[in-house]
Amino acid sequence: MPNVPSPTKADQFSFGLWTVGWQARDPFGDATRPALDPVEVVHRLAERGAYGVTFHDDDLIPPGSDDTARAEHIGRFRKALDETGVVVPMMTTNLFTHPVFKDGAFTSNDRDVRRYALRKVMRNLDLAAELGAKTYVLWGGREGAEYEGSKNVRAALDRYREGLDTLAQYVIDRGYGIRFAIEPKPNEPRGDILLPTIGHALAFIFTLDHHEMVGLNPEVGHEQMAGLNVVHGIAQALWHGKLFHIDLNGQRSIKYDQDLVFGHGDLINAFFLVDLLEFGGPDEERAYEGPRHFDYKPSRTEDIAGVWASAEANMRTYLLLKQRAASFRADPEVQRALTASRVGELSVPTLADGESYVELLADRSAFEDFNIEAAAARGYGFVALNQLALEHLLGAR
Ligand code: DIG
Ligand code: MN
Ligand code: MN
Repeated sequence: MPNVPSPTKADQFSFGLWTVGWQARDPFGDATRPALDPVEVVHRLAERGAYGVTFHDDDLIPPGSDDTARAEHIGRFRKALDETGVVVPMMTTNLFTHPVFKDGAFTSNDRDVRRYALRKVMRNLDLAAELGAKTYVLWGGREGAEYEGSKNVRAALDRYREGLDTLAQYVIDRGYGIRFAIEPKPNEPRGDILLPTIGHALAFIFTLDHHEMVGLNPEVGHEQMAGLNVVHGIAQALWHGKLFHIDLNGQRSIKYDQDLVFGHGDLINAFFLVDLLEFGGPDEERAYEGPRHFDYKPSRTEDIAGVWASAEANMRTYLLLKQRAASFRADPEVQRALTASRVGELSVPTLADGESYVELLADRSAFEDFNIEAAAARGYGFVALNQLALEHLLGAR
């Protein structure tokens, strides 16, 4: 077996109950696997080195449970957490499975549904605070439409903002110390989902009353479903200080949401994503300190043994890519290639210290005497740099 370090809690790997627990029912076929008890999931993931488990309210507490049953489900789960030391870094609400949400939750045309959705989130926020979750994800999978005439998008954004502002005020008044993370997705299950990408969500967040406690939970495959480069999206989220959580998985181009194992989609992009998260900080330290959370689905073809192998595959792939990224950065030839490509020069401000456009206007070398043809003739060497990355990724260096 290659020298892949075994995952430890220090790696901060977390999984949603709904991931390994997916029974593989899809729009064209029945479940291929039995349901998994959340208690068993905690123990099986702990055995494999995971540090955290996340869940929607309904993943742990079957809808319709009375208070007694609800307390029993929570009690059993907490016992498993105590026994394994697994924590709950993030929680979220299922606002998409029950038919009541068929036109959305916060942005349903039906006002009664919107009020019910807010109460459902508030109830689960209480549990999130009880379990010590610090991040609360809002994935608006049903917030959207199939037909332009059925949804007044400006009104929908008003309601979305009203919902977030209400929930943020609730968290502040209760002193929960929880931050919200919006998870964008362009489509599926709705024809078009509101806040479809990182960019849309960022613009929306800055209009909120308590925007400082609302960030992003970008999912790798969701940006790629929109044909976007997720490394660029994550970099912008970091630039805004809004990467509050992340959903790692794999996606092979623009098609239905595949939720593959992390790295089983665009592997080069996954390599540079791990490089950004692990070494993208100012002095090549971590750029993101939060959980390395996998939101994926073990393929419908797999049996239970395959499910646990897929969970391990996520963590092994992440650790392998981390090793490869460290090797890339330590290679003197890579450092020379980065210099030749002037990658570091982009961090040098365009205006000198104390310089303004006035001095720039007086600087003949910037325009009047600038040798445009010589500058145009310069090559950047990006292909050679990328080949070095590929060779490190392939373990050829
Ligand atoms: C799907 O990508 C969504 C839901 O699974 C969940 O609400 C969220 C949590 O990461 N991701
Ligand atoms: Mn997904
Ligand atoms: Mn997700």
